[in-house]
Order: sequence, then C-alpha cells, then structure tokens
Amino acid sequence: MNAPLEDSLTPQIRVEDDRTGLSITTLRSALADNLFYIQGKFPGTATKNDYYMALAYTVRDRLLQRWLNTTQTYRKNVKVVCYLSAEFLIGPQLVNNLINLGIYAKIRQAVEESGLSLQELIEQEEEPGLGNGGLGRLAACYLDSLSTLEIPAIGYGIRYEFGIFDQEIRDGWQVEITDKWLQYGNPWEIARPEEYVEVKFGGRSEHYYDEKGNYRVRWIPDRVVKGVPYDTPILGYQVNTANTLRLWKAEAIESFDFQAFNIGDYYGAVDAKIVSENLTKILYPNDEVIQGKELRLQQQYFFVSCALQDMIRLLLSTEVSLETFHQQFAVQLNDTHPAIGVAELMRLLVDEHRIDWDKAWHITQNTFAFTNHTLLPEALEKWPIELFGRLLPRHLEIIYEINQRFLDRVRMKYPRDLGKLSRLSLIDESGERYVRMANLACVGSHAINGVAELHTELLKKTVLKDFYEFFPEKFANVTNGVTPRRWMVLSNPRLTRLITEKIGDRWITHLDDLRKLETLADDASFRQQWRQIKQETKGDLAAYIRKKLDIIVDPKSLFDIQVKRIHEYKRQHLNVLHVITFYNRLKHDRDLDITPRTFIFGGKAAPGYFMAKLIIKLIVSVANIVNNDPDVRDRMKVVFIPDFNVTLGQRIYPAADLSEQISTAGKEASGTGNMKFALNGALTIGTLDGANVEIREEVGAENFFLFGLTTEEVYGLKARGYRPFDYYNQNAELKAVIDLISSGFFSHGDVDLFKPLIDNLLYRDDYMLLADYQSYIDTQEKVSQAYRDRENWTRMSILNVARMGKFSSDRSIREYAQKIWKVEPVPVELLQLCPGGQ
Ligand code: OX2
Repeated sequence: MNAPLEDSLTPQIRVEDDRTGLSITTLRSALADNLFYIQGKFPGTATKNDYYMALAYTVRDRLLQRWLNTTQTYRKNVKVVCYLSAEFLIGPQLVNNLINLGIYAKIRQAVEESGLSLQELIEQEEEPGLGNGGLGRLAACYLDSLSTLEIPAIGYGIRYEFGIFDQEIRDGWQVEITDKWLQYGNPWEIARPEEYVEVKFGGRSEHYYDEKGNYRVRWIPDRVVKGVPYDTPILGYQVNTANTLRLWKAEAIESFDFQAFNIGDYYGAVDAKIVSENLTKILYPNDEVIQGKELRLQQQYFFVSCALQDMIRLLLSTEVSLETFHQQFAVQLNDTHPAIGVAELMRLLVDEHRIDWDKAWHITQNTFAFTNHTLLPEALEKWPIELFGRLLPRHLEIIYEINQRFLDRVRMKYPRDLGKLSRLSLIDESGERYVRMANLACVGSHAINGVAELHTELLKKTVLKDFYEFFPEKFANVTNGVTPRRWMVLSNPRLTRLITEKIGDRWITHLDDLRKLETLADDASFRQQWRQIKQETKGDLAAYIRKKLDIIVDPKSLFDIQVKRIHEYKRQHLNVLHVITFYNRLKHDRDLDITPRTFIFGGKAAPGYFMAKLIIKLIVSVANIVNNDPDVRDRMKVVFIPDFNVTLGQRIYPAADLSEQISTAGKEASGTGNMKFALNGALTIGTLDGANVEIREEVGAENFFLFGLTTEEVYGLKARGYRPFDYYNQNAELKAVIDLISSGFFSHGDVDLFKPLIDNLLYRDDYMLLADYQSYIDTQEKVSQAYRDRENWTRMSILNVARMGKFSSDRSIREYAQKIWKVEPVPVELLQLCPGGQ
C-alpha cells in the first residue's frame, strides 16, 4: 500500500536521539537493533514476526516521548475523562500509529531498504479482539478522537487473554477457534505491575462503631484478587497527546500459596492462582444478549473497582481533596456493563474514605454518566439477588440503601402509584428478585444518553420512560460517530489521496470539510477518478476472496455487502430472501437483462445462538448452489467472508457499492458500519432505523435507498396482530423463495435443516421480514436500475461522502465534552525529553 498522505504532519520533537530519530539511517539501525536486542535474533534466523516486532518497537520508541509527557501534563489538576468499557475493539496498532505520527513513508523506505516488505510486516500483526462489535469498536473510535482533540482521557477495561473467537466455516457451519492474540507477545502494551490494586470478593459486611463512635461498615471478603494494569498508548492525529488505554489483568495475590505447598498440597497451592487468573481469561462472545454468568459479574466488578481505585490513587497523589473527585474525573459508563461502579464508588467513599453518605452521593451522581446502546429486552442486564449478594454483599446493601432513598423521592412525587414504584425500583421483584443494572446506572448518573436521535427518542418512550418522566433533565442524545483516521485514511489510501489533492487535508480532523467535494460531483473527470478508485479497491477485495476462498468474483459487478454481527434483528436472512429472489428471476428468464451482483456477507454469531448459526449455514448453502450454477454464472455470486473483524473491515468497507442496513425499524440503536460504508462512497439500502435516519437526512433522500416499515408501523402491526403466514400466502414470489428453501434445494434434499428458520418466519417472524419483503425487493430493483447509470451512481456516491461530515467521532466526542463531561482540551507540550533529550 502506498502512503495515504505525505509525511511529517505531526509536529516533530525538537531533540531526537539515536533511538528516536527519523532519518532513514537511524530508522534502519533502530530496526536492526530491536531485532537483535529485543527479539534476540540475527537477520538470518529472524521470522517475519520477529521483524514485525522489531518494527513495532521502533515505532513505539517514537511515541513514548509524547505518551509520557501526556501523563505528566495530566498530573496538574486537569479534569480527565474516564471511559469505562468492558470492550475496546482497537484493531491493529502499527499502521494507525504510523499515520498519526506522520511517518508512514519514512518507515516504508527504511523497511524496504532493509530488504523487507512493509505490507508483509503489517499483516503479521494480530489484532486485539477485545470486543464483540459496535459497542467495543465505538469505544476505540472514541479513544482516537479524545486524543486527537487533546482531551485528557483514560480508557479502562479488561485485558482478556482470549478475545473474540476466530471464526472458521466448516461445511457451512461456524466453528469457533480460540483467539490467542498474545501468543507471540504484544509490543504495544507496557505492564505496570507496581501499580497493582486489590479487589475483594464474597464474604460478608461487618457493621461497627469506629474510635470516634461513628457508625461504620467494613467488608470482610473471602477472596482477594490482584489487578495489574497494562497500558497502551493511544496517540492522537498530528498532536502530542497520547492518552492511555489501561486494561486490567487478574492475578493471584500470592502467586504461590506456600502454606498449602508445605503441607504437600501442590495442586491446592496452584489453585488460587488459576482461579484468580480465570477472571480475565475470556471475553464473553455475546453481542446484545446477556448470559447472566457469575464470572461475567466478577469481570465487571473487577475492572470497575480497579479503575475507581486507580482514579482515587491518582487524585490523592496530587494532594487534592477526595471531595473534588467529580471535578477531577468524568466517568462514562459504556452501557450497563460497568454500572456496578455506582455502588463501588459509594463504598470506596463511604466505607474506605469515611465521607458521609450525602456528600458521597453528590460526588457519585456528578461523576457518572451513562450511555445506553440498545432497546432489546434481552440485552438489559439484571443479576439474581442471591448471586449478587454472595459475590458483592456490601454492594447489595449499598444498592438497597440507594434504592430506599430514591423510592422515597418517587413516592413523594407519585403518591400511591405502585406501578411506577415497582418499575423504577433498582430491584425487580416481579418473580425471582434481581438487581436491575440500567436502573442503577440511571439513578447514579447525572446524564443519560442514547446513541442516535431515534434511539434516544425511543428510550424516552419505552425502556426508560419512567426515568425520563422522573429526571427529564438527565436525558440527551449523542449520535455515534467513527474515526476518519482509521476508517478513511488508513483503510482507503487511494480515496484519501484523491480527496486531499482536491480539498487539502483538513477534512481528516474537520470532517465537515468534505462538503467541498459537492461541486466536484458535477465534474466528469473527477467522477472518472472516483470510479477508478472504487474499481481498484473492489479489485483488491476480489483478489482477497479468490485467494482465501477460491471464489472468482467480478469487480465490475455491483458489490452488495452486509458485514456485522449475525442477529435476527439485523436480518441477514432478509438479504438472503433477496438473493434467492434474484436467483429465481434469472433461472426463469435466462436472457433477463439484470445488473450483475456480488452478494457479500460477513459476521460472527454468538456460539450459543442457534438461529444465527443457521443463518450462516443458509448463506453458505445458497452460495454453494448459486456459485456452481452455470445458468447464472457471470451474473451473480454469493460470498461469505469468514472471520469478520477490524482488519477485514478495513478491506471491505472501501470496496462496497451498496451497504445493507436492513434491521427492523426500532431495533438497531445506531449502527456504525452504516457510517463506515457511506464515508467510503457506498450507497445505503436501509430502513428508518438507528442512525440510518440521520444519514439519510444528511446525504439527501434522493441519494439513499429507503424501504420498509417505520418504527410506528412496526409497533402498530404488532399491536393489531401480525400474521406473517398471510404475507407468504399472498405473495407468489416470496412463496416460491420460501418453498425453495423448504424443499431441500439448498441442503442436498435435507428438508429439515432450515425448518426452524422457515417455521419461525412463517409463524412468528418477530422481526417482520415477511412484512418488509416486497418493499425490500422493489427497492433492490431500484438499486439495480440506478447502478446502470454509472455517472449518476458516481455522483450519488460523491455526494454521500461529501455529506457524511456529521458522522465523525470527533463530533460525537465534542458533544460529550460540552454537554456531559464539561471538559476542555489540554494541549501537551514536550517539556521533558529523555533519555538523551534535554
Ligand atoms: C451496539 C448496538 O447494537 C449498535 O446499534 C450501536 O451502534 C453500537 O452498540 C454502538 O453504540 N451491544 N452492542 C451494541 O449495543 C449493545 C448492548
């Protein structure tokens, strides 16, 4: 890949030493040094991975000055944003750091002059798969923007030893392979074992009077685990700011229990270590469905307690009073996963630091803010009281106390409204008793936000209605965004160069500048260049597909792509219904003048989600039939690209002509893939769901392929009694498609294989595929027609990109900073340069 941009964009450090200099000679010798001194290899025996590691250290050395100076700057009484998230899907680091440092071309030269290929080394990097999908990737985009905007920030999360599984497809089925991302070491992190904290679990609480006769509570745990921080620098684009992502690993307090060892219990001695370390072994691979496993609650409490203790320590090290905690830190809860932080901060302040309850509550409420990411009922976290009390006995008491005080206020406002009281309560008492984490987050935060306009409105009307009525002032919307550095500059260097040639490079940090492209939409030679780039990028993806899957696809066909987690509400199977409709039309009329298409899918299914796995099986089965049918050859292909992750996303989004955003209206909170596609010039076929609504508003209805029921229509149809079977019966083309699946045509005659899926559609269809089918098919036909007019399609593509400025994560972060966190940028000066510096 050629450098997306010219080098030397970052203000350079004034004093360089041999270790961090940027001349080609210095870079080459640094690479050789790191290979020898860190990897312990001669060039003759070094593997590609050794070279990758040596290169990564070479780059890391060049960002350490910025990182350490950033940390120094923040010790001086500035307000710091702490983003608490169980997931950070940061993706590969090497290229991102090269781009943000502005040294891509130099490094490439140095690497090539050393006889190596930069592209090959880049491909060595294992991406840290520390997230499931949109929620984790959003956290990563936000860290990038926080640094680029020079806002002091720390990301706090978990250093999972095994991230999201690698997906393989065998015989059409998803197979999960353990993700061993750490097996060859991680050059981007630095362990800080000296900054460990202790986290307690279990036991009981003890109520007592202290030496001054004050009533106090202490927690006598039955287990203590050590949290060790691992820090990764998150460098901003063209700035000195490098914020920290601090991920916690669980370890045993004593890595060896000598008492047990001495009495001959070797296994017992190692046991404690194993049990403790299990805590951060694995990421739960569910997106939007809670599993309610005890280990998950342990993970949540573990990292949140580590984070809050870390903040308190930071604060106390500056000799500032703990009572100013909320003025020093703005803590964002990324969904309810870290919501236990509300009770933990109260415990730390009241029990451990002896601040009185009311003051502690004031601090707590003013510290936390809560982002909700979903309306799906199965994603609302709640923990059985029994489990909760066994693991966190003191927190349960604190939650009861918070609840009692809160419900007293509710009673005052709504006397005798028992329904309200039971819905607002932090405890669900409708059957088995549960702690409701969303309620805890709402009560304990000063701000609550949804992630797209429609989503926030629906939150206010549905799942958080009672909270909205009680605390309307807490609610705000912050529409999601994505970072243009990774999702344009890094992943689409060709388009980056073209745009920068025409309008300069300011758009990279001020995405609204893309508007300047609007007038160029009427310039035929610009359109030609635009088309050419899309063509080349599609060629790259076609080559990848051929190499990995041995499927030949035509880069001239329309690339119709749906990549995201597999979920019934996202309706990959609606896309399949179109694929089969398209196929049937071709089969029935061999001379049909159809716009050739390549249907591309990708995404992981939660390992325990049978229906999602069956959808993958269906896609692959349909692909096998279609791709081998000579009647339709050259006019359609179907591809399921395995193991969709950040790295693959970087290849796929830029190569799309059409972006599939087809969730049932009212189900997708925002979506961020929709933004990545449109930013790279794909046109969207989509429902009025999540951020699609705002994307359509921005790019213009005439540049967006809208179909399907609105949220209100979905609710209305459900309320009237939805009968999917009627749609099947009354639509001959739909019936033919469903009957073809049922007949065993795609499953070697096995009529049972897809029965669960088909029966679900015919008799339940919770996500209303059949109701939206005709509208979807008609709109797909419009897409095909539109693609024939290549000039106009290109014009629409350019206009899409030109009008996507709103969806930069920089804009989202500015909104959080102003509306919620009340923080300002703090530029970092490189004052202390060492070693070898002044
Ligand atoms: C996802 C939402 O499904 C998606 O719509 C949104 O764009 C993303 O979060 C970032 O806000 N788990 N994943 C999500 O929500 C939950 C819960």
